[in-house]
Amino acid sequence: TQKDFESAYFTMNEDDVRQYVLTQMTYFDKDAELEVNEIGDGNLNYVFLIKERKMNRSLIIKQAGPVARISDEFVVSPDRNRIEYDILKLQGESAPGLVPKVYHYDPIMNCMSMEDLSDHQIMRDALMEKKTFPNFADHITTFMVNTLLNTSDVVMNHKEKKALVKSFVNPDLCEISEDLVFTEPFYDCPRNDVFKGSKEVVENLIWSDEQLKLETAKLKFEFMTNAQSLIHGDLHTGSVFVTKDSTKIIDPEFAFYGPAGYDVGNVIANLIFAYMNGFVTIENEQDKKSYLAYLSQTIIEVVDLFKAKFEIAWRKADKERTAEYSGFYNYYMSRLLKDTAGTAGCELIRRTVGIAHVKDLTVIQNHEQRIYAETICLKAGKTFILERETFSTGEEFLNVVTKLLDK
Ligand code: SR1
Ligand code: MG
Repeated sequence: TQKDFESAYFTMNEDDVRQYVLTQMTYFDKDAELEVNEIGDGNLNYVFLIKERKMNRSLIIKQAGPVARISDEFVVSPDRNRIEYDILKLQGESAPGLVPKVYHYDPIMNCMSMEDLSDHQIMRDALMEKKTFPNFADHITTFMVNTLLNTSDVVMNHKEKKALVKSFVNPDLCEISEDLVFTEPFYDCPRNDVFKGSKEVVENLIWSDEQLKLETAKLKFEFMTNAQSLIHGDLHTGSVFVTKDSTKIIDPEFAFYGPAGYDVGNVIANLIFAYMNGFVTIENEQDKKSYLAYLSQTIIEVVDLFKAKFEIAWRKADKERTAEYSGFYNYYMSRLLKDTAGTAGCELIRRTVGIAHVKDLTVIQNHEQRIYAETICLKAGKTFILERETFSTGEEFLNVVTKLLDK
């Protein structure tokens, strides 16, 4: 039966997507034979890979459902698809080659089409296979510097910036982060999902620490009120596609105007998850040493290259007059790094305690090793939050983890 894609929104299955692509788009010939597979493995959306063998062409359709894929407890506006499409276009201009190409957005079906990146691999999976990506730090720091500085009041016309703030108001997805990142992991919330063996550590280290709770409240209010940059909002290693030479940042549906350090902190924390996975799962000492050396260097470079590139871009930019005042750059960067450390801390704790876990930890089969890896993440998370004023170099970020490890 012919579906009506033009009057009312419904969530599509693979057959609907085939019909949709053939009738609503001109990407393939009208009589093309299409193979459609739903390949999404994220927490929110449906992702369809469409392949046409004769001409060897392919396409991705991403559709937002009315509730999150992970649980219908999360009612999330499908308008996030518009946000994702618009920001991918903006990021494509600011950071060419570092995001997928987008082709069209459909406000009725709440879906968009984009470039198929099947030749890439999700970075979290690749890291769990102990693959290394020497260009990643360079690419991700270019992406972050360009997207974060270019959308800030430092360089943008303030009225144009405010128009962007308005267009990227993203209440449902912000609410998810406010709850899942800053609130629920820090008390015994029924929605948390604590590994049985780690429960006691969580109670002692996290839930009973009143100072830690106070600091997370400050970070939550920073997240909700500091409209500094148009941030990606969910920049973990599952939001990055990689090959040896290429990096593509995907899934910016959590984007909104928030603290720039939120993106940098998420990258750091997720590299630390990969580090802890490698630390407990690699048996051969030489392999372990070289893989952890790669990750250590990447963590250091993400911070240090970010700072270096940000400063160069800042100096070159045509800026808001007051941003030129002596001392303002140092103030701005130290606040950004403080948010980076605070966010890294919250991400390390929330992915261990909260509802949305990371595979880096959950795949660890040996219970003692998993408890060990989770405990390091919790302790490092606490240090990042409580001592967030003190970080200024990549080495200092890395040291938080390495100091905690059994030698
Ligand atoms: C209900 S969504 C859970 C998590 O998945 C996304 O990737 C975000 O990280 C969110 O916190
Ligand atoms: Mg995602």
